[in-house]
Amino acid sequence: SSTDLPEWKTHLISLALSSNILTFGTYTLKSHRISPYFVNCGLFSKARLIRAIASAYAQTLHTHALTHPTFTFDVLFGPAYKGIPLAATTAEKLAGLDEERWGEVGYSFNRKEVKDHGEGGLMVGESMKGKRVVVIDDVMTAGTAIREAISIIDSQGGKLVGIIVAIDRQEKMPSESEKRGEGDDGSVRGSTIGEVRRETGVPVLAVLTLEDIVEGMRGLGRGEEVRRMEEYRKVYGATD
Ligand code: OMP
Repeated sequence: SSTDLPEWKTHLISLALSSNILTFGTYTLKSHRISPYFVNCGLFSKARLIRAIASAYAQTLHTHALTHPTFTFDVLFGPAYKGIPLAATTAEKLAGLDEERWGEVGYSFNRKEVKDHGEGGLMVGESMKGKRVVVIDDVMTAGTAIREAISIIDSQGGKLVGIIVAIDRQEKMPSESEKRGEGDDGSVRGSTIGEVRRETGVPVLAVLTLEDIVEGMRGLGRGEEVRRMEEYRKVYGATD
């Protein structure tokens, strides 16, 4: 093949393209950046698609655990709403990979509206209190969503030990002027993933990075999309 990407990554990118999970156009991101591509993980909404992404998350966690023997966790936390099916289906896939190792892993998610009757509370599923917790989320751009998830874990008395996302867009942290919606000030800043790693001291894993997507699209002969992603990467891209 014309790319060095592992076969499973090429396959996942093709699947994302054919199901419109990965699309090209002009998109305004949460960070106010204008992007030529967008990944909508809410569209892993067919049996074969959720199976594919859950398997990829589980395999990425399992491989990291094999190469880092101290990496263990008790609870997968999937922030509402999009993290909810991801946590549940990935937990199921982990048990399928190695039931002995992962069979007791729990999953949990928060409510967006706090319930004041019945069992009440903010959380559903396995308790995080005193537990080793991994956050599972969809896409990381500026890290806002991940920071919210981390503060929920703190408030529940959990111990954050890792973060996994489907897509690391490999962007730099937004500047103060971007946060005010006034555009980039051109300052040199580190990557979101690097900053989150430094702040938390835990591994931040990604099933796919922007680099993988660019490589995959190149392998598929999609030159125009590759060119637009490279342009975007010149402005907002960062590595560690
Ligand atoms: P940050 O919170 O800036 O890291 O952006 C991540 C969130 O933005 C995700 O949880 C999504 O809600 C959304 N998003 C996507 O879903 N796909 C993308 O390709 C880009 C974004 C985004 O707005 O940056």
